[in-house]
Parts: sequence; structure tokens; C-alpha cells
Amino acid sequence: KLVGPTEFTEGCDREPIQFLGRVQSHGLLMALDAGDLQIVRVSDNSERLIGIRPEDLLGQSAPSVFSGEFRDVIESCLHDLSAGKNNPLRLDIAVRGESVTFDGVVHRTGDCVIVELENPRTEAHARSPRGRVIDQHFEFVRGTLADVAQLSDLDEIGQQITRAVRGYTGFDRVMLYRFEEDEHGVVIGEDRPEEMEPFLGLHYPASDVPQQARKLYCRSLLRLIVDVDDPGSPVVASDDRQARVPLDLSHAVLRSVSETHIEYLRNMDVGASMSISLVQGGRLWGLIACHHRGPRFVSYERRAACEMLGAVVMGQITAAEQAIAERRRAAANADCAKIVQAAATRASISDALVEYERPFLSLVEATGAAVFIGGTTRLLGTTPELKNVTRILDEIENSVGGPISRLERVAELSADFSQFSKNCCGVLAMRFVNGDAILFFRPETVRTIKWAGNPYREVEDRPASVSESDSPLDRLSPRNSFAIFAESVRGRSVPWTEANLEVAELLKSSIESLLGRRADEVSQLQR
Ligand code: BLA
Repeated sequence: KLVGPTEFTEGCDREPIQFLGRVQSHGLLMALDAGDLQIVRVSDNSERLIGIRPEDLLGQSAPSVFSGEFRDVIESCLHDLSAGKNNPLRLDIAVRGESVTFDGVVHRTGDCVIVELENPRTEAHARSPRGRVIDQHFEFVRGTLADVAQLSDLDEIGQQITRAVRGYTGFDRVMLYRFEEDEHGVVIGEDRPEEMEPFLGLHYPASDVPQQARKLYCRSLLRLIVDVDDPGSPVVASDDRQARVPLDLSHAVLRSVSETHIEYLRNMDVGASMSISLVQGGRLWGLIACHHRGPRFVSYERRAACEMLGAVVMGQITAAEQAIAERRRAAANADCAKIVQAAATRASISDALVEYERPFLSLVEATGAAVFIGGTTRLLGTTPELKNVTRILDEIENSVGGPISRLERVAELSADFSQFSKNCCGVLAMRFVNGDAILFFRPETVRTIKWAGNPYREVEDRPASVSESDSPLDRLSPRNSFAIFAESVRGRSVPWTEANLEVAELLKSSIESLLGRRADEVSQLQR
């Protein structure tokens, strides 16, 4: 059965990813009753990790099973759990007669205290020879910030961050992944080994990181998938508690992730994955996404440093974005002033716009324009035929109206407009008070975006490839993701932004005042 891309991805947003009842098996999870610290749930790998069977833990009081110190440690941690400020706790636990040090990560959910144990020695990477672990973490954050602070270009920032995170965590590939206004994602920074295929510049459909995951990632800022081949360890309870009330693992660092996502990673030949949330004003702006070809564990401390880096780097990215937008706005305003000034000295405004074609089009990042001013009509750049331009103008007048309107899918106005919608599907139309008008055009998104390695033709020439597979899961891979993305934006242009609209308004009012002056001059001459 062939499954269309939307049909296939529809269910993605509904999987309850925090209630899967399973943890990654390199660590142990226990849920304690917040009142008496009795162990009410435990992951079924406890015997391997601490030498005690789940059934011997369930129903026991945690301080009595471990040591008296355990209670103090948990209590000290409990009164300020929200930020995980006291994590990790170093706990020494006697396992089969030998003392083993664990990182204890504690948080509260409902009436349970969740204790997760990880062995920091599992981390293979970059142990400091003299054990100055803390200094290393501190240097990573401070050094990366200092490097990024020098930069004002988003590409360079992306390069710098991904290089730093890759060096520090040892992942094979690190990407900076940004969500666009319409929620689809794009890789804007990447550091990888030479031999690996570049993902830089690839675009992904919004469904690749479904809505509930984005929501969760705004609150829980880092996840590590240590081994995609790990089936995970179910969390068991002494009674039928798990069946009645599923345990909320939203903030559990060991949470096993969705099987669909695991499949996606497998298809990409990824063995381990880590992602750091970049949250801007409560919205998931993007992720720092890390891939490894084999399994990879990163210690809690190192993860905490990554999380902190994400937060501060987000501030720097926001500042850089604002500076870039400000520069663009200033440049567009200056160009607009120059063009209007030139128009003021010419007999015909349209002639001036034609003469300044390039800066005129780039005012609103368009590739074509139709100018209807003072009884003349001019087509600039790539536009539909004149008769169709006129029809578009009429349709907009009839159905959308307003002095300035923008649309991304011209075929919305009339189905037969799809004949030219590859090159001209985005329309920004302005109507002047005297009835004159300017229309700007943009091509399909796939024709606008650029990416490394793969020209868009490959996608375009094989539009059916996304539906060829029998199993929907086979289609979960970056290349197919790109094809699905391309299909999802067929017939649609890159959205006109608020910044585009702002410049359009400026242009409109400038030309209007020119038109007004001309009209005055004409009437004075006539008098
Ligand atoms: C989660 N999807 C994710 C995550 C990433 C991506 C980064 C976060 C988990 C992690 O850190 O690994 C997507 N990863 C990407 C993309 C790139 C990358 C785009 O490296 C590009 C290079 N995924 C799908 C479809 C579905 C889906 C069609 O492609 C739904 C059917 C689901 N993705 C999905 C789910 C999660 C997810 C459910 C949440 C996993 C979890 O946290 O449990």
C-alpha cells in the first residue's frame, strides 16, 4: 500500500512519548514514594547494575536498602529539584561486595521521587589525565562562548558551535538544526568527518520532530540515546500500578525514546544520538543534534555543560539574529530611498524601477515583478505572462483585497495558475490609492533553497520515490525526509516575512507620495 506523506506522518504528533514505561538499559531508574521513600517502581535491569533483583527492591525503603546517607542526599536534593541544581549526586553503592560510584540524578514527578543511576565511568571520551573534570567542562562553556561572541554571522556561529560540541563530546557528527516559521527544519551548521555525507543545508518536514516532542524538549533540554540497538528496560511495579497510572518520564534522563525515531536513526546509520534544545521565548528555536556511528555514552556532568552551553549560545544567536535583521532592514530602507529618489527625477516611475531592477526585486527578496503605474505596464525578472498577471491581480482584488496582500500558493486563487506556479507561486501584491499596482513574485521553495552536495534536481526528477517503499519506516531517512519535505512545499513559495512586509509598506507609501506629488503637478499645470 502506498502511503502519502501526510497520511504517514499524521500519527506522529499523537504518540505519548513520555509514557512509554521503558528506560535505556545502561542506567537504573527507581520511583520512590515521596512520603516514606519506599521503592514503588524500578527498571528491570537492577540485578545487572547493582546486583539486586527488582522483586527484592520493590516495597523496600530506599534508605534501608542502600545507606542512611542516601536519605540525607535525597532530601538535600529534594527541596530544590525543579532546576536539578544538586544533580548529579555521587553515590557509592556496594555491588556484589565492591563499591561502585554512580551519578544519581533525582527529580520529582507527581507523588514520586525519581532516582536514576548512571555509572560515569561508562564514558569513554576524553578523561582528563589529571582528573580535572570540572575545569574541562568550565573551559568548554567559557571558551566556546568567547569564540562565538566574536561572530555576527549565523553560518560562522553554526560552524563554531558544532565544532566545539563535537570536540567536547566526541560525537562523529554535530549539527545546528533550526526550525523555520512554518516549523520545518534546516541544518544551518555542521561539523563531521570528511568521509561522512554532508547534511548541511538539508531541509526536513515538520513531522520529523513532532509537536509533542517539541513541547517536551522546551521543558527537558537534553536527551541522550546511548544505543539505538538497546531494546530498553521496562519499569516494573510491585502491583498493577504501571498499568493503572503510567509513570511520567518527561524529565527522566534515561527515558527510552519513540521506536519510530529509533527507526529513523537506524536508517541514517546512527548508533547514538544526543540533542540539546535551543529555546527562544518559550518556543523551540532549534536543536544542536549529535550523531555517532556506534553507541556512545556521555556523562551527566558533560551533558549538563552541553545544556548550559545551549542556553547561553541561544542568547548569542538571538542577538546575532537581531543584528542581522537590523542590518537587512537598514539596507532595504536605504535601497528603497535610493530607488524612489531616482524615480522622482524621471518622467516615468516605471522606467526608474526597471533601471533599478535588481535592488528593486531584492527589496522583498523577489525574483520577478509586474509594475502597473501611470498607465504603463512593465514586467521585470521572472513573471507569468501579462494576461495571467492581470488575472492574478483581479483574483486578489476579488478574494483577498486590502492594500497589501501576500500569498505563497498562487493556485489558491485559481487552479489553472498552477501552470506557472513552479517559477511564480508566491505573490506579494500592493494596490495604490489611485488604483495603480505592483506585484512581486517568488518561485517554489525547492527552487529557492540551497544545500550542500545535492542539487534539487535529484529530488524533482524523482518525485515518486517517497511513495515507492512498502514499509513507511523505510522512508525514514534524511534523503527521503528531504523528498517528503520537497513534496510538502510543492506549489508553495518561501513565506513572505514580516520584514518583507515592512519594506513593502515603506515602498508603497513612498511611491504613493510620489504619485500624489505628480498628480498635484499635473493639476497645477492644467490650471
Ligand atoms: C525526535 N527527531 C527527533 C529528534 C530529532 C529528530 C533530532 C530528537 C531526538 C534525538 O535527539 O535524536 C530529527 N534528527 C532529526 C532530523 C535530523 C536529525 C530531522 O539528525 C536531520 C539531520 N520522526 C519522523 C517521523 C515521525 C518521527 C515521520 O521522521 C513520526 C512518525 C517521530 N521524532 C519522532 C518522535 C520523536 C522524534 C516521536 C521523539 C523521540 C522522543 O524523544 O521520544
